[in-house]
Amino acid sequence: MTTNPSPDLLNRRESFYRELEPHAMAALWTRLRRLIPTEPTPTGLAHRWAYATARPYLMESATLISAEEAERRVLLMENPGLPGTSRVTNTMYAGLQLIQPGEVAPAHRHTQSALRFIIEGSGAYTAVDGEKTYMEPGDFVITPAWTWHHHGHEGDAPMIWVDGLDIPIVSFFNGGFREEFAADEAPVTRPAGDALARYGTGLMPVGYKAPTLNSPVFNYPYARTRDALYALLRAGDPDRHAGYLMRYTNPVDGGWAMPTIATMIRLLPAGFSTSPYRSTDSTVFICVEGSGHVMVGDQRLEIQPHDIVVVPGWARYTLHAGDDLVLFSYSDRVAQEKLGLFREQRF
Ligand code: 1HN
Repeated sequence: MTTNPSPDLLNRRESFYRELEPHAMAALWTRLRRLIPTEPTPTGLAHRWAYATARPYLMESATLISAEEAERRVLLMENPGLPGTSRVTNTMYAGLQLIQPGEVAPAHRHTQSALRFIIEGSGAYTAVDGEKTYMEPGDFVITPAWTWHHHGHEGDAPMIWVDGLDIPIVSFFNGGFREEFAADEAPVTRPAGDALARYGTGLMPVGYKAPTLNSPVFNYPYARTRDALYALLRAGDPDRHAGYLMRYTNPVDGGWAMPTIATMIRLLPAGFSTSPYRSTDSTVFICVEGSGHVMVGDQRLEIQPHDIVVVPGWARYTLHAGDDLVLFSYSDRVAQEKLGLFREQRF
């Protein structure tokens, strides 16, 4: 039963609330509905960063600072709905990193997990936990939390990739640690390709015990991924809401490749449009090849190769392929699943 409070009662309530403030207390009933919304209302906006716009700025940045001096020469994507936060979504970070031939991005480690999704160039490597991997466009590379890592470039043209990190998640838990290595380069103790050979061919060393929650495979080469997507295309129809959608897995347990960031890749054949879908994980899409557009509600975002697009959680969206469209995506879905929070809806 709601009664109509008298003006006198309303005044007494207001002064009561003010009295609580200096005691670091507040009345829940003034905040309950905002605290516990009926459904998610993410503060991030749908947005597209055109690679054609971003790339010239990234190249200009190389005339202003070296990779060594910057530590990481990155232009970060900041969601226009989250100004000043360095966040691309409420829980994820995204940036475009440039390394020039001969440069080294010095070794460090941190408790934030990172992924690299390679955009252009050849001949650069990242060394992670004692193993170098040479990166090619479309490769998905993992830098697990607290592993020493540095990058170098033995090729002859600019090398650019997207960094995806779980920085806001780690910061929510106040779990951030960072350390610089004593030298620019951390020791490399295994040959390039070692992890892929040991763990990434459907085989596993007998008695292998995973030392971390990450996949021991830390480079998923695009050549293999692309072959798999096109094999699916030849074999049957795409999923109505997702296209030919695959997730990157940890071969140790079949789970997601990383403990906090869910990574997926999909092919949408030329002319294909998905039916409306939404999920609670705000998602970052990177266009690998092809073109098309995303509709988020009635907002249309064009997609060209290497563009980055974010779709806020619980917003209804559809994907549309012009030519064959390959989209990589990452989100906090794996963390939400572990916490029992993940929901999705197909229309
Ligand atoms: C980092 O370590 C890298 O290793 C890239 O390339 C971007 C953004 C924030 C914090 C650490 C890298 C990063 C980062």
